[in-house]
Amino acid sequence: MDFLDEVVITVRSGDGGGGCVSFRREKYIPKGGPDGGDGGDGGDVILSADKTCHSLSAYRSRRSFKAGSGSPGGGNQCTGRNGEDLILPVPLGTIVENALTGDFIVDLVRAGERFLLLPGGQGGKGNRHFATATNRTPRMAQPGIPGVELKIRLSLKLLAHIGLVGLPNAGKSTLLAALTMARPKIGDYPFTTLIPNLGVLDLDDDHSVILADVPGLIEGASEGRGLGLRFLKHIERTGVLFHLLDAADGTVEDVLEDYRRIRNELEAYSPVLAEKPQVVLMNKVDLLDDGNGKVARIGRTLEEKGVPWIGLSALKGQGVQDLKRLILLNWDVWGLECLDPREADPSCAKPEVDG
Ligand SMILES: Nc1nc2c(ncn2[C@@H]2O[C@H](COP(=O)(O)OP(=O)(O)OP(=O)(O)O)[C@@H](O)[C@H]2O)c(=O)[nH]1
Ligand SMILES: [Mg+2]
Repeated sequence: MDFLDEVVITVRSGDGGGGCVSFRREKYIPKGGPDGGDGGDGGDVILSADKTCHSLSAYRSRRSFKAGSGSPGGGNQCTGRNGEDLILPVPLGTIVENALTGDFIVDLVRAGERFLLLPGGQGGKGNRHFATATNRTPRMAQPGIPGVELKIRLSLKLLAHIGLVGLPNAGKSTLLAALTMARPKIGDYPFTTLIPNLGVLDLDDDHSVILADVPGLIEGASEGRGLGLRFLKHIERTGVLFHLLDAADGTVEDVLEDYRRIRNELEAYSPVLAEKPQVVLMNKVDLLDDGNGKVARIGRTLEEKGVPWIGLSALKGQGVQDLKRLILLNWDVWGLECLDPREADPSCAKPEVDG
């Protein structure tokens, strides 16, 4: 599966080329002065936030990278060539740490953002720099400065405005497909989604949001059951969580129990997620012959807890307009402005493949 969100790699900047010891040799000038050129600088290690890159899977097989070394200086004042920079593309939302100390280095969140991680070693000076009044024929030049090596941990925390959570089969991927161009796998069985999927929802000319669909949670996820909580970090940066419930699954009490189970898991995982604004999306209302007002009864209990909700059918598109209105209405409350989807555009994200 082509999704990797954590990797440790070793990077090294290029060595500086050595300075050159050389003397001018020309006809009729038997004792020419020093003309040794400087060594070229070693290449830098640069991290580049690349919006066409959607996971760290490029680093799955190769774990060690080195920038080019500077060439040595030459005679006749020739400066050595600079080593080639090593530019490592990473997806937006990549956090970089020193893998040995755990120290934070940088969080790359803007498309095109570049970060100079390790400068290349400087080239050494050629002997022409060392001529003095008393020593006109210096036989020394500076060696180049070696590059620096660093082990770094890259961890991806996807950038999205809205996180979709819920039990497996609640309809999260169906909703993502209904709202956006994303084409996640949808299936009538639990754990259809095995990796996070992103999609962009255009609300109007000025407002777009990125939605993140993560694998379903089950009771005990916080102790590692199911796919566990491995993917929840990808909704930590969202402004709001949409909690999908399968309204057609059992009685009023059953649906409320589903709600509590997911809330418990989120709380066990992290206060950051538990305290995010949330909206319950009561999905699959098309399956209800709602003579007894099941949706309204569930809704009342949620309202008593202060939880806003909407009834909808991701499959039939029912309630989708209400949902869009709700997002626009809460745009500022949920802080959705802070992430510009044009910068973090996942619209060309590859759909999840079978298997
Ligand atoms: N009738 C009806 N079926 C729905 C609706 N939404 C989703 N489904 C069906 O429910 C099943 C599960 O949908 P998914 O979108 O794969 O559910 P999910 O929450 O992404 O599931 P996981 O990826 O396993 O966590 C599929 O068979 C969908 O067709 C709906 O509004 N109405
Ligand atoms: Mg899914």
